[in-house]
Amino acid sequence: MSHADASVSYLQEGRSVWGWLSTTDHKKIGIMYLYTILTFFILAGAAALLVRLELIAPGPTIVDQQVYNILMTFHGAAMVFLFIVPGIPATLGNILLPMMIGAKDVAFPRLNLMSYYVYLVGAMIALISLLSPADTGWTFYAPYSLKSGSLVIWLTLGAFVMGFASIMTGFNFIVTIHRMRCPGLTWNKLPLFIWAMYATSILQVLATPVVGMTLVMLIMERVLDIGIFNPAKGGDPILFESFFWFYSHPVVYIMILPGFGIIGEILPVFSRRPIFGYKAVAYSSLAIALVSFIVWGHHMFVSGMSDWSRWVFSFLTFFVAVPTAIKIFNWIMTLWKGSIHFEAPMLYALGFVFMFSIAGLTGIHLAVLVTDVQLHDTYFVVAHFHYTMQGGTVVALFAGLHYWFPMFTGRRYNEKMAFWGWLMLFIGFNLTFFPQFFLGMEGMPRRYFDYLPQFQTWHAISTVGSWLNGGSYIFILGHLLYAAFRGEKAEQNPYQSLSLEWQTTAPPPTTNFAHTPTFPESIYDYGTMDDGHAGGHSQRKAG
Ligand code: HEM
Ligand SMILES: [Cu+2]
Repeated sequence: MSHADASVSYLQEGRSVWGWLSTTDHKKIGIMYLYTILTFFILAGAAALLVRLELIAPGPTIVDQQVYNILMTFHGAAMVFLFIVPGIPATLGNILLPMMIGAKDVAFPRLNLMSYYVYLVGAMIALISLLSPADTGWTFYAPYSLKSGSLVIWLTLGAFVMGFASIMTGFNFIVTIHRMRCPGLTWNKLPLFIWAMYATSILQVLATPVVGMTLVMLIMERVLDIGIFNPAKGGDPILFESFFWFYSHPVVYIMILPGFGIIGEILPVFSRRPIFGYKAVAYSSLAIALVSFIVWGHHMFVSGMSDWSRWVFSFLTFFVAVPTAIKIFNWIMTLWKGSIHFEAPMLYALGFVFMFSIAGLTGIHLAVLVTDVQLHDTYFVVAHFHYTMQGGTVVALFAGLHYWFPMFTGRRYNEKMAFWGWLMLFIGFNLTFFPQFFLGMEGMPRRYFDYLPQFQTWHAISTVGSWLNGGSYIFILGHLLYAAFRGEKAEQNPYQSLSLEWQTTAPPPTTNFAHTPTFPESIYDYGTMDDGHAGGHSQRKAG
């Protein structure tokens, strides 16, 4: 492919502040999103570290009960609505999706920019609630959320507005995938990351309106006191829970499916093996998305629902395990007999497979009725969802940030520094959250400010781990930020990936490719390649 007329990279074009703020280039919008969500990630993480510090010993330690509730609510709500829901789709999804399918941009570039500003406005509205911070937890359960004296409405209004940003992104991606694939790219050749983004987008478009309506009803209830959820007026708080989880279960897949997509791209490249069971891995994303709509009741096993409905929800929940297990087994088969290169993206990917396996296995304990009744609202749940969201999604995001870093910055990070950051994260994370499984099994409830002395050992270990964990994020992000501006120049395709997004210059021109590319015959065909990895040119160039 010739790059003659595309020698100016997207980073060189429109470099002024206004150039960035008014850009319709999907790559720049992705990068703006990236800086924004990482800022919220650090703020929400800081709140978590304070919560953990408070829990280092029984009795009040650094804050009182009310501040504790506020910190925990801010942490949970910001992590979910500000950080991880936009998370991978708005950042790596925006940057990579058009490039991976050989398109110039997304289908609606201006809608893409608008989604960023809608998100930002929503985030600011949510932050207004900090003037009298909400203390309800991120789930806003009625009836307490109807009574709490805090500005919980602003937080829910912010979440409502941010929902539109999520819908816009999903809608944009669906149309882009349908209409803008380059010549030669049939559905059964779609990169796995695109399959994952496609399934995610369906969830974003179909599930988000439900939480939007739920939050509007909550707001109406508080402002007009109409009595949908208020039992004193004949309303039903359990109805709130059903509405809330009808969105919030699918939303966990909005969080994790993009992570699966990233892992599916990285494992074949770094084990020099074709992906095992491409179709199964691809379609399992859709299967997970569809099943996720009918399992929300597993969050409500102890809320007083009928035995019959508990059986049904428990039974249905197991169906999510099938496509998920298909993915994990196929990833492991991909590694089998591979020649594995332990560079940073692969280390993160392997960390993901390990930690997500723990998340999946412990999820089964929560899907089974008898064990859930014991474990419900204990630290077992806290450990389980942090293994999913942090050990899973956050680690996948970091895997992707390292992997595609040379492509979108044109520079290299330092491999040694990346290794130390990964190691710190891996040890810190497991030290923080593994002990919480024991806490939960011993009966320590979640969201509690205080606890009995017998729980202290595990809590103290967890707190020490959390500070190592938090430190690792500062280290990793600091290193990547430094490398983005000061790192050595990258060669075009340092990992010799066969995927389309690597076949253009690094960093790419604004139009992504100099000419409309043709999609390669197969992008996961590594088994047939020789094993030369670092340095040199890729065996195959598109063109
Ligand atoms: C340094 C990393 C993190 C640490 C140390 C941490 C720690 C904590 C702690 C101590 C709690 C309170 C548990 C309780 O008392 O029930 C909590 C709750 C929570 N965390 Fe994290 N967390 C971290 C990262 C994350 C990430 C990346 C997410 C991603 C979505 C997340 C989502 C949540 C949610 C949703 C809650 C529940 C809040 C609620 O119940 O209202 N956390 N976390
Ligand atoms: Cu669920």
